[in-house]
Amino acid sequence: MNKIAILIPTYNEAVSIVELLSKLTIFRTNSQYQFDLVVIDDNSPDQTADIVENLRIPWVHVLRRPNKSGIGPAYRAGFSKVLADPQYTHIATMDADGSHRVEDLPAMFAAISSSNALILGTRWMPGGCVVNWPKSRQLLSKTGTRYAKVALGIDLNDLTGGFRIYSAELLNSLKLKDMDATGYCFQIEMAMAADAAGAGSIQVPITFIERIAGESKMSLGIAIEAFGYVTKLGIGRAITGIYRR
Ligand SMILES: Nc1nc2c(ncn2[C@@H]2O[C@H](COP(=O)(O)OP(=O)(O)O)[C@@H](O)[C@H]2O)c(=O)[nH]1
Ligand SMILES: [Mg+2]
Repeated sequence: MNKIAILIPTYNEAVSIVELLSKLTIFRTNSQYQFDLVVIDDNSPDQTADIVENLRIPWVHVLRRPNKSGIGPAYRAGFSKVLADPQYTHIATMDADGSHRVEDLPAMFAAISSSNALILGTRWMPGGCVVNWPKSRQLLSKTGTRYAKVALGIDLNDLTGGFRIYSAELLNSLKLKDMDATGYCFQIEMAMAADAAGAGSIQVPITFIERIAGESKMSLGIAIEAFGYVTKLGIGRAITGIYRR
């Protein structure tokens, strides 16, 4: 039987995470899937971590980090926590702000197989869509994915999306300690590492809904970091033909 650890990075998500936890609780009660949750919080000033802990939900854990250092380091800390626990066969990742819908989890979970394929919630494919996202963000996301696709030679439609499932075996085979992407290029770095490891992939169409509460942490700095990072990875991949197997 598969057991999934869902990792959710948070920074000032007090309102959104409570809403998400209540939806996940309902889903979990009626679900055939077994999963636990790890909220990875970067010392949010709005007390996100305390609020989650005070709910005392036995299957929800909080990983506290000292300060805001981007989703890359947060996720890598989360990976190392759950990979140390052999009960977890799969690790899912999702945002706290409701953009990744609990309603899409059954299709994501149903894509789990005995292979190590990366399961990628995908906005930009038939059946997938975005709701209430400004045109500028849509353009940035589509352009970013298109650029990364060409630069890295990876045929996936949503390289920047963070709604994913990795097998523990796949994550254990990757050199996570050597990875250093900070912002959203972390997602690209992980997709590329999985591709280089020959894991294969399964794209699942998802509906991405722009957050209602709280603020996006997306910034120009993060976009520039991603552009520079993809260019660097692309050149490295072109030279070596392979990446961090
Ligand atoms: N722990 C942690 N979580 C973060 C950080 N930056 C963003 N997040 C979380 O990552 C997820 C995606 O961020 P969000 O701001 O919604 O990005 P957007 O959807 O691209 O606008 C949310 O759950 C955020 O709270 C960070 O520096 N540390
Ligand atoms: Mg968001």
